[in-house]
Formats: sequence, C-alpha cells, structure tokens
Amino acid sequence: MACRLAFVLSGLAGEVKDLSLRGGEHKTPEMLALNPKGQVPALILDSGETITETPAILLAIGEMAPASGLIPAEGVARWQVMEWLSWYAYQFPRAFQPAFRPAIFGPPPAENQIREGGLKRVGEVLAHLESSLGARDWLVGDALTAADLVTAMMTTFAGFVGVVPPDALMAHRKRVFALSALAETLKAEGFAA
Ligand SMILES: N[C@@H](CCC(=O)N[C@@H](CS)C(=O)NCC(=O)O)C(=O)O
Repeated sequence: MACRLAFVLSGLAGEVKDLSLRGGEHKTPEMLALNPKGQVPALILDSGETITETPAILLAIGEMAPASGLIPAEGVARWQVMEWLSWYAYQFPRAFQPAFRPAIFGPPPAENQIREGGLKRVGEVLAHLESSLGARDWLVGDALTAADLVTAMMTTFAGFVGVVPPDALMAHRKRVFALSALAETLKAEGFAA
C-alpha cells in the first residue's frame, strides 16, 4: 500500500500490477523469477532489475522522483525519513502480523496469546505515532514524505485488526489519501507531477 501510494505520488511512468495473494499469483514461476522471495511489493526497473522490501522501494521511487519530496534530498530530514522507514520495517512484522495472522507464529493453542501480544504492540505503535505527530500535519518537516506513507499504512492495518486508531492518525491518513487522489487525477488528466 505504501509503495503504491508512493508510485502514484511520484508521477513516474509505469504500471501497477495487482496480484491476488489468495489466488497465489505471487508464487507463479513468472513472479518467482522476478522476486524469488515470492512476496509483494516488488518494483521492476526499466533495466529489468527488481527491488524488494518496502523501505528500499520507497527510497528508489523517492530518488527517481526527487521533486515528489518523498525522500528528502539531504540532511536531517532525509535521515529522519530513513529512521521512520527502519522503525516501520521492525514494527510491522512484530506488531501487525501476529495480530493479523497469529497462525504463522504458533500452533492453534497459542494463537489467542499471540494475537493479544500483537494487538498490544499495535496499540503501542499507534501511541508512538500519535505523540510523534503531535499537532503537525506530517511526520518529518512540513510536507508529506515516505514516512507518512508507512504511517498511513499502519493506521489502515490497525483498522483491519480491529484497533481503532486515534483521531489524529485518522486525520493524517485522510491527508495522505487526499494528496494521492489528487496526484492520480492530475496524472489521468495529463499533468504528471
Ligand atoms: N519485508 C517485506 C514484507 C512483504 C510482505 O510481508 N508481503 C506480504 C503481503 S503485504 C506477502 O507478500 N505475503 C505473501 C507471502 O509471504 O507469501 C516488505 O517490507 O516489503
């Protein structure tokens, strides 16, 4: 989701391909040739090389579209965005995945306990995001960056696991989606970013 939003906001030319995970489309020989990990998201470059892992894909898209501001060009803001992406990459599997699919982490008798542990960590993640955002619109600086995209993703997934995000994070998610919808409309009308 974060990579899709980044792609839309970047204004880059290219195609987004949705795969049905239920249908196993990410495990076909063709897809495994592109990404042997058999996972989404994956970014296929014009060179034919594949980039996987959300933080790396966001970095690649941001650097290919510097005007998007998704990845600040230099300095503290750039390091802070990388800090948020690293934090996301640690917290997502630790909190959201056990809450969402406890069966991956243990046998049926332990599932409830695993889910509860995940839900507790989801709450902690949201609390940290809320206090870090404070009264500001964006996590880093005064414009949207890739840090906001992974945040909007975590806010969305909290809803999927039944945790109600704080109002400030819902409002933040709304801002992210409004900008990406605008970018998509401009692109459709021929005004690529
Ligand atoms: N570390 C990867 C995780 C990617 C991941 O967990 N993808 C999930 C969907 S969100 C997936 O492809 N699951 C199917 C599978 O693992 O078979 C990233 O940050 O992009």
